[in-house]
Parts: sequence; structure tokens; C-alpha cells
Amino acid sequence: MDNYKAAYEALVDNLTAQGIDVEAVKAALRQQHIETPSWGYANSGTRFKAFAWPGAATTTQQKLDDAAMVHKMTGIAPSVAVHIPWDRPADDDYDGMCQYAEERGIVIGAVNPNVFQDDEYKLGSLGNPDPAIQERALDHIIECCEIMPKLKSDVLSLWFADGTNYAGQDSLRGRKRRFEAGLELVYKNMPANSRMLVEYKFFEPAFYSTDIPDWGTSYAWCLKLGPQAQVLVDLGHHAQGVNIEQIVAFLIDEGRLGGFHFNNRKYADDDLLVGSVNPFELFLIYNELTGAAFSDDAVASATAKNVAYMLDQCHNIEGKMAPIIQSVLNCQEAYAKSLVVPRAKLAQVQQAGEVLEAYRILNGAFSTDVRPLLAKVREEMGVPVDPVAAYRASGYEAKIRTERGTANASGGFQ
Ligand code: PSV
Ligand code: MN
Repeated sequence: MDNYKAAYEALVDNLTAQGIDVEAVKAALRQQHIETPSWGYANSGTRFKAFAWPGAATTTQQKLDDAAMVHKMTGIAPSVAVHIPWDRPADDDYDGMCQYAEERGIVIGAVNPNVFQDDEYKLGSLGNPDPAIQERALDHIIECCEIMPKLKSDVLSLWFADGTNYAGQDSLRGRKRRFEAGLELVYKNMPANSRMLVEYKFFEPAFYSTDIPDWGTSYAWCLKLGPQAQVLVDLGHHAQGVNIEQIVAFLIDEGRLGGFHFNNRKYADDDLLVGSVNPFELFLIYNELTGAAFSDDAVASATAKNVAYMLDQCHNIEGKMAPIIQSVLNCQEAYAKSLVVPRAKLAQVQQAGEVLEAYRILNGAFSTDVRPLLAKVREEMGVPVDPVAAYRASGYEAKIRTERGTANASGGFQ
């Protein structure tokens, strides 16, 4: 990595010859922002076993300390998503929590209510047939709306474990109506200038039906709710073979793409490093976002520029901090590759119906080794050129192992 300079010069020549403004690409890379999840710093597992990782965070302070370290190593991860009540502070001191983050050079990002972990939610939350449970869920989500300004957050991120396991278990239309009514009430309680992101998932923990199974359901409800409601795309929440970049393109064009939960799914949900299974897919998703952000279309451009990019990953066997840093870097690399797509040339061959040439142009950008460019950008930003190596050499991991030990718990802000 230290010897990247000659490769960087050669890359600049190559990109410039293709008509790409390298300084503009670097400026865009400096502005990239990937939010990390507080829960990704704690121990987690599969339903069969949670392996405790030495030094893994158990309190929200530790999660914020770790997130600050990730930001220090990468320069592009300045915010952390929180999950309530996992991150509920003692005495509800949200101001103190916000200040704690800011003192470490980061901010709190999306607020995620949790209406799935209590026994009462066995049959669902907003979709539950019991009005008392619906109300309990509603109260918690509205409480999260009140917490948002205290944490200076403008994103409410909603995911529901609601659904049914057996045909006949509940009325599908009844659940739809209960959900709509609940979401409408939440929407009315949103802080001004904030956004509600509605996440979908086609399976798990309910297996016969899921109340928000796909982007279409989420989109339909966002349309009904109003402009503050947008769809959140979690990469792990689709069936095999689904063309996620097409969903992304559609939602951008309609002004309703609000955020991402990045991860990579091999067979089920979201616990693998983003871009590790299918880097081409991640590139194609970024290609849609970048193409829109830098286009002349006002709605698509504003929407793409306002997307909340978040990781939603739990690392079970590969450590905690280094994989999170690696995930941020995977997003950075995919974004860089999307920035070197020669768009004018691509549009020309698309228009001319030159199918193979269009594929070759797009694939050419994907195949570009952007690592020297990223090394240069990092150096200019004053962060390590190789963030994972720098993290390993920093002594942070040894320090937290000694100070924190190995614990199974994952607690809140003390
Ligand atoms: C559910 O699978 C999910 O993707 C939701 O975003 C949750 O909030 C998150 O994982 C953490 O459980
Ligand atoms: Mn998610």
C-alpha cells in the first residue's frame, strides 16, 4: 500500500484519457458516509450459538468508543445507529449519550425501535390481533420519535418481525389494516424534518406470511403515509436472484429510496460482510445511486444524495471491529468503481443498442483497480492508507480485550 504512488499516477492517466474528472471523483469519495450499527459491536450469533468475542462491547459507551475508532481509521463512518431499548441510557439520559458520542467525534444516526424482543410480541406488534399489544408497540415507537431530537437524529428506522407461521393463523387483510392504522399514527408523531424508513423482509421470524414482505408493500404504505416516509433496502432481505439494483433504480426515480442496510446474504439474513459474496452486485447498486446522484434529474439526484447508508451486520466468527472497518472499505471500493463509470460513453452505446459494448464499459469500471486512488484519498484525508492494518497495529484490540474481558452480555448506556 505504501508504494501506491506510481500506480496512482498511471490510474489518473488512464481515467483522464476516458474523460473522467479524477478530482471530482476524489471529492465525492471524501464525502461518502457509512453509518455503523451499535449492535454490530456487541456479541451476536446464530440461533444455534452466540460465540463470545474477547473485548466485544457490552455497553453503549463501549459501542460508541468502538464506532469512534472505526471512524478514526476510515474517516467515512461518522455516525452510529442505535437500537432502543438495547441502547437505552440509565435515567433516560439521552442528552448525555448524545454528548458522549460528540466528544468522541461521532454522532448518533438512525433510531431503531425494537418491537420484537418482548414476550408480548409473540404474535406481532402493530399487526397483533390484540389491541392492547398494538398500543404497547405504538407507545414504544412514539417514544422513539420523542427520543430522536434528544439524540439529534432525523431518521426513524422501522423493522417489524410481524407475520404468521401458519395458514389460517390470522386474517391477512386484518393484519394489513392494523399495520396501516399503526403506521399512520407513528407518522403523525414524527418530529418535523425527519424521515421514517420502512424496512421490508420476505421471511423470518415469521415463515408463512410477513406483514411487510417486499419493497412494493413498503413503497405502497410510504405513498399513503406521505413524503416523510421512504423505503429502506436491507440487502439480506430478498429471495435469491432478485435484482436489487432494479428495485433501487425504481425507488430513486420515485423519490422513495430512504436508506440501506448493507450486508451480504448467502442463504439467509444479514450477517456477512457487505460485498464479500457478490462484489459485482454491490457495485451495480452503487452504479444506480451514483448515476442518479450526478444526473440532471432533480428528484433522482436529491433522493440519491439523501440516502442513509448503514451497515446492518453482526459478526459472529470473524471479530468485531476489523470486519466493520473492512465492510466500510468494501462500500468505499464499490462506490469508487461506480464513480469511474464513463457515463456519457455508456449512454451513447446504450442508445445505439450496442449490447456487448455497454456491458464491457460497465464491467471495465468494475474491473478497475481503484485501490491506489483510495490510498491517495485516505492520505489526503489524514486517515491510514490501510485502515485494517492500522487498526491491527494500533493496540486498540489488545486494550479492549484486557479492559473488557469476554462477556456474553450486551447492555445499554450506563
Ligand atoms: C432484521 O433482520 C434487521 O435487519 C432489522 O433491521 C433489525 O433492526 C436488525 O436486523 C437488527 O436485528
Ligand atoms: Mn436490517
